[in-house]
Amino acid sequence: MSMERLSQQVDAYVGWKRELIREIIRYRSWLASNRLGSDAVEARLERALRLLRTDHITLAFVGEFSRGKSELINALFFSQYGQRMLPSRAGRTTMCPTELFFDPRSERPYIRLLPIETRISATRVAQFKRLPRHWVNIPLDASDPDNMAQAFAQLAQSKPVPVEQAIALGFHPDALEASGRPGEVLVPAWRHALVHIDHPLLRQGLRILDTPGLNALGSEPELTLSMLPGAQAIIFLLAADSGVSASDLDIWEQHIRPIDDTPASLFAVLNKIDTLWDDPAGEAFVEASIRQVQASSAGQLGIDLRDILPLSAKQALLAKVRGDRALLERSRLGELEELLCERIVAQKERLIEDQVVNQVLGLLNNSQHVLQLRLERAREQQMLLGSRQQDDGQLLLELTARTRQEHARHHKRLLALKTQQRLLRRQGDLLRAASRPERLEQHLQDVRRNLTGSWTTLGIGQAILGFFEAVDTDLHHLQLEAEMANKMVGALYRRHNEENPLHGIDAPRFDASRYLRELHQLRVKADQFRLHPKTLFTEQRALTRRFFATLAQEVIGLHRRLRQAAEQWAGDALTPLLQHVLEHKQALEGHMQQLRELAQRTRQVRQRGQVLEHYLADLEKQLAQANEMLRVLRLPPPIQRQARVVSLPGAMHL
Ligand SMILES: Nc1nc2c(ncn2[C@@H]2O[C@H](COP(=O)(O)OP(=O)(O)O)[C@@H](O)[C@H]2O)c(=O)[nH]1
Ligand SMILES: [Mg+2]
Repeated sequence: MSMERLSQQVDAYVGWKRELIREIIRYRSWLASNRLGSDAVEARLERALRLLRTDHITLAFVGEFSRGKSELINALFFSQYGQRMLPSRAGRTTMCPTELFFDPRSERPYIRLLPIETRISATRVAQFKRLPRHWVNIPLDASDPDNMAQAFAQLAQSKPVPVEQAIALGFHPDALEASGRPGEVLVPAWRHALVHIDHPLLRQGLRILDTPGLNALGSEPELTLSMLPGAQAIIFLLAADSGVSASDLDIWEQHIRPIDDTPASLFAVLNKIDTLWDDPAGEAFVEASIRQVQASSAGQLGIDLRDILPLSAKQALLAKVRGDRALLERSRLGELEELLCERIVAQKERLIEDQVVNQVLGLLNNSQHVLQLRLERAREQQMLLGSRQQDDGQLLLELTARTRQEHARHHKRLLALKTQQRLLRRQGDLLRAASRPERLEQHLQDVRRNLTGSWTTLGIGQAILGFFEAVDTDLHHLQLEAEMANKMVGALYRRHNEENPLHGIDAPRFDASRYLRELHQLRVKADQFRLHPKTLFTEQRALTRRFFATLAQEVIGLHRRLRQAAEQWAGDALTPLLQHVLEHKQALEGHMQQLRELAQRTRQVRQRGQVLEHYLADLEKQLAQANEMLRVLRLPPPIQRQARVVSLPGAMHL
């Protein structure tokens, strides 16, 4: 027994992606053989392929320590080893953020550990990931679970250091555990762990992030500022025997709730329901108490009752190891597995549909239409040949003249579009200017200068506020430029759609508001950090510095993505229109060539008919291929396919 359903779903999802990749590659060579390709189309297909190939799903487990996060991961992913892998015993639990994934570059499984001392440097974990020499590497032997479990015990390792050093490492004095020797305290030995193991789900691109409790969340800004917001789903762990405690609520308010604008799915698990089992008052009473904790927790967190899943990770692991179906049922792990499938995979599917499938479908529809036109013309020609054999010389002349006229029209249109594209490029330059990295660098320098000058609460607060306001003003300015550009593009598409009512194309819009929202969220987090009573201790300078270094990196990253998106948009906005016109023009050229050949090659009607027939057959074959590609691309993604079986067909799929 394993996570069969999630596994099936992920398999189906990966299979679907593979299918999409195959069709896109097929389409690419089809375009080439029909001489319909162009650089712009090629670039878009390349981007779609890259997106499909690098797509990951990250699932983060968050909550106060000892809620059973590691045990839940064990139950979900490690039961096949017959024992727990991630350390999960009272007092001996994972102390550092741990990422589990499949690393295709390494044959042997491994655990890589980043020493806690690396926190002193300004280098972030994300950067250390590219510097293997800083990590302690422990190779794993998958055939020896005992040995593996022993290696995993490292994740729970702590070590004694002088109090001052612990504080310099970003730990809060109140939260430090005495080592037994005066002046010394225990801190986690590792800052971060990377675990590469071969598990079917991880192989498919699933990544798991296990986090320790509040202490680590508070002392590693990267977790809250970048790792958690980057996850597709966050599972918040509570324990049924304690409900929502003050520190649970603290984590929720500080680290999780502010992420709610990202597309991440967020739900809570009420773990350890087995502590409520076997009550002398009977089964109904047990059920009622579980429901009661569930309801009060939902109320406290302000989330839907259905988004809290009661279960027992420990009993689920036990049940899976023993093959005890009844116990597994009672542990209610299956409900979480279902939810994971539906929410996470479905959400990824929607993303791929939006960013890949619809784009490629648009291109393909266009190409198909062009070929259709070629076919119609060839048929028309054939008909004329058949009916009026006498004066086909005259006919050919007529046809050629007509085609030439149309070609000239498309040529003009193409020239006009190219001029418009140049104009748009100028608008794109304005967009680029509004998001120049130098501007951001200036703001960063200002905030750094202000920060070093003032270490009072007020001074820090003002420096940070000023920084966010400056960046915010820049982005608003950029939004205005984007609106101008959108208007321009919109007008061009409107004109095209009026001229080609049967082949309307939606104008691609550039939307900067997403980035403004992201910036706003970072600001909320900065406010929380800055206003939190514990963080502005003078001893906490190291942490404060690290927090703002991380924050700055996030803003820089956001800025870079925004810049790339603006550039990409400005370069691409007219591509569908250009493709439409260019393909028509190319088609007409091909057609004229045919007509010329027809006139030259032979004066004999019969032979001419054969040449045409051959051409027609080829066109039909090419069209059939396009139809097949369209059919495959239009297939709904696996989860929607399943949903369709039960629910009535709602909105038509494209
Ligand atoms: N009774 C009970 N104990 C559990 C359950 N899940 C975890 N625990 C215990 O809770 C403690 C903390 O678990 P752990 O996974 O290390 O928590 P983490 O700090 O959130 O990762 C350990 O002693 C586990 O055995 C459960 O479902 N029921
Ligand atoms: Mg843990």
